[in-house]
Amino acid sequence: KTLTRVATLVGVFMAGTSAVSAQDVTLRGASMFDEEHAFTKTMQKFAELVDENYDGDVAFDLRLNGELGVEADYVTFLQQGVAIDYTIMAPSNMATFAPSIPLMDMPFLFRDQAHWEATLSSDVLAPLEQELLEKADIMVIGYTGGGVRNVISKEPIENLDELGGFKMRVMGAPIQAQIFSALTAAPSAIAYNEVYNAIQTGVIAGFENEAASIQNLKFYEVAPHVTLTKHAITVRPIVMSGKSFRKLPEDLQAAVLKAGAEAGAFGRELESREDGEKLQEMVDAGQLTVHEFANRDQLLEMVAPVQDEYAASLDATELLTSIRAK
Ligand code: X1X
Repeated sequence: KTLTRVATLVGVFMAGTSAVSAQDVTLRGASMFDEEHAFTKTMQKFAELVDENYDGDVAFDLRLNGELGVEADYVTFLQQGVAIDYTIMAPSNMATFAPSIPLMDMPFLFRDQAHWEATLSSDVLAPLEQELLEKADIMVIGYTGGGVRNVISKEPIENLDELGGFKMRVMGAPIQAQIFSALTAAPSAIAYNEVYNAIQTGVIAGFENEAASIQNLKFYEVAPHVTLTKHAITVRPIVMSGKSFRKLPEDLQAAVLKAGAEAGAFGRELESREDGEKLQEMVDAGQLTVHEFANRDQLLEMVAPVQDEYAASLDATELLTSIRAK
């Protein structure tokens, strides 16, 4: 065990050189963010926990700051079993391979934090995980998340009238655009790493995101208004490529699964706790102005039929009912 070293290497790893090549196993992860973001901290925790639970040698090579691209790239890497072994990502960025997985993070799915936590600490999402595994060979090994997603825009938005026609970026899963269309906005799917420029150049007027990421990537510089639509509490699976997982010795597989579940619980507590704090930090720094959204309950009524139709199209009506009943 004295030989075991969990190395979190930030952009300095060179294949074939350094101590890492002497390790029995190296697992490479990717984060779009720096060390301050809850996703990065959760993946670092995951590495620590694997190390604690495994008697052999394992090294971790976690690439930060979008060095390996954005989530839409990661999902292809994981599916093909190349470039990365594990990451954290939005279900709505995995729709290309598994059309039902975005159901678990569609807007307005959760009533509140208790409902979200009850869902994530149960096995109700297992059928969606199964489809992801079968169709994309990607394993969910834990659940993190907990940030509240709000609308963030160049100009203030305070009510449904002002949301009407709002040119906004949404994640790639069609259900995301369908929900925001139902709210009369004008959504379009744009890659995450193009959002900042798209707002700056006026291609869009804003998007929707949670505090941790708004702060980490400084989106407030181009979109200084946040509207408390509170339309989603994020569900962010910690995922591993099935191809990577199957290459691991059995005792390391067991350590990975245990660490995934525990790192998920760590990440959920961390991101939920930090969400309000980070929003307040940006307000206090004069980076963001917060706006209430008038008659938010009306939004729930507008999207419920869209959620129902989506679930029906996936033959997942019963599943949606079970999630809502949690
Ligand atoms: O909107 C996105 O594509 C991203 O937003 C945040 O950065 C995270 O929730 C991330 O997982 C991704 O969904």
